Amino acid sequence: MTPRHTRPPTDPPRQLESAHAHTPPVPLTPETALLQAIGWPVEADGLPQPPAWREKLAAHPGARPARVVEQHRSGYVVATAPDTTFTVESLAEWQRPRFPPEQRAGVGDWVLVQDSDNHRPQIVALLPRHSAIKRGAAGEHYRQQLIAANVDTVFVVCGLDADFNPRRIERYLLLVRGGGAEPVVILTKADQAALVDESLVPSAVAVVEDLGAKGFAVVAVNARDPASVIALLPWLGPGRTAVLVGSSGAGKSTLTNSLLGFDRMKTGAVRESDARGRHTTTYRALIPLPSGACLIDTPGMRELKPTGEEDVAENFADVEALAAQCRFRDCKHGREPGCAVRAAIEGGTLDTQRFASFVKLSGEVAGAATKLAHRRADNAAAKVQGKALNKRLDEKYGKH
Ligand SMILES: Nc1nc2c(ncn2[C@@H]2O[C@H](COP(=O)(O)OP(=O)(O)OP(=O)(O)O)[C@@H](O)[C@H]2O)c(=O)[nH]1
Ligand SMILES: [Mg+2]
Ligand SMILES: [Zn+2]
Repeated sequence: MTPRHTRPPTDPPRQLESAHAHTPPVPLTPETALLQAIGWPVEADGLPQPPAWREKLAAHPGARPARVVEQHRSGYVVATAPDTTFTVESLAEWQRPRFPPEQRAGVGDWVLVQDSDNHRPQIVALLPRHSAIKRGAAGEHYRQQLIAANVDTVFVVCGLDADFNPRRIERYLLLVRGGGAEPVVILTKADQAALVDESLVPSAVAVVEDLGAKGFAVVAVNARDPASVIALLPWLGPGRTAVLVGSSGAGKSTLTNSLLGFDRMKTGAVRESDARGRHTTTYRALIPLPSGACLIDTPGMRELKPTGEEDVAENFADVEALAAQCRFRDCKHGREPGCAVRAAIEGGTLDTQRFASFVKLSGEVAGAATKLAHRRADNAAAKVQGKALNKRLDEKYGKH
């Protein structure tokens, strides 16, 4: 008896083919070179590197890649080259009120855009992110908000004026650290520090030393002076993307303009009494710089709520190491005997305010994590219910 083949033996051995073998290579055209100028990661074969991106491109052969450069309430502005920007319609699915906001495109995202004869071009797909900087959205319900996507560096900006606040820097670092980008602390108004308050200088020096010891890069600049801001160029090489975050008045837009070489972003004077800004920047914008990098300027944040995904232990390794030495494993560092944390505070090796900040942030992250777990459980339950319903409909009416 001759053996029966399910497939003729001449068929190619499919399992040996890679999933992308049939994706036609995109030649390195002038268009892809322009895309590269706004951060598009192209390999030697002309395709972007991430396999998931190649698959999405293959799935939407008529669409072209673009980067989200501005996000307004009314919609998106995308770019296909440093000087080529246009408005687009968002994906219909994203307009559903219950769609998670952090899964919609944000500034820095790469999307695929489909042109149309009688409408505005439309976003048809979001390419997976390599980093996402997020925070908890203001308001009662648990929601996440995307600050920027596909960034390599997060510049945490804080002024060396009356607004200087080491605790706020700590909070920013906790939030941005897990997002997949390198945080760098920029202290602006270095030219003003001594004028405002003499005591600020030693306090700032202590913060710089402390952050340095924890492995963070810290740069002090005069954001108005182009000769001073060149200190940031190591993070702004060709193809790199950085985002500026910090409170209003910290100097984010001033930095952007100095790095750009002209005043593109509006800047606003701070209030004299407390150096607070007036929320001059109102939308996020990605700006290609002469250095070949892209810089994202953002509005100053009023509130910085954790998403629940932050790693408090990683950010407070000093406190955690002390806590491990407490006599009781569940020590609350209150009145328990043999508490190493309290001993360190009393001995002056742990700052009281840093410990207070650890307690507060641990509580906030744990609270947000609980809400996030509930949201995930609700979503999973909704999915199961949806599947069960589909199964019942299939049984009753046949596959639909
Ligand atoms: N002397 C001095 N002034 C600065 C420096 N950085 C910013 N400023 C001033 O601080 C004020 C606020 O700067 P902006 O760049 O508008 O601040 P921002 O962070 O963009 O603020 P928002 O857009 O409101 O979030 C402006 O008057 C700037 O000129 C600095 O390094 N030195
Ligand atoms: Mg601004
Ligand atoms: Zn203790």
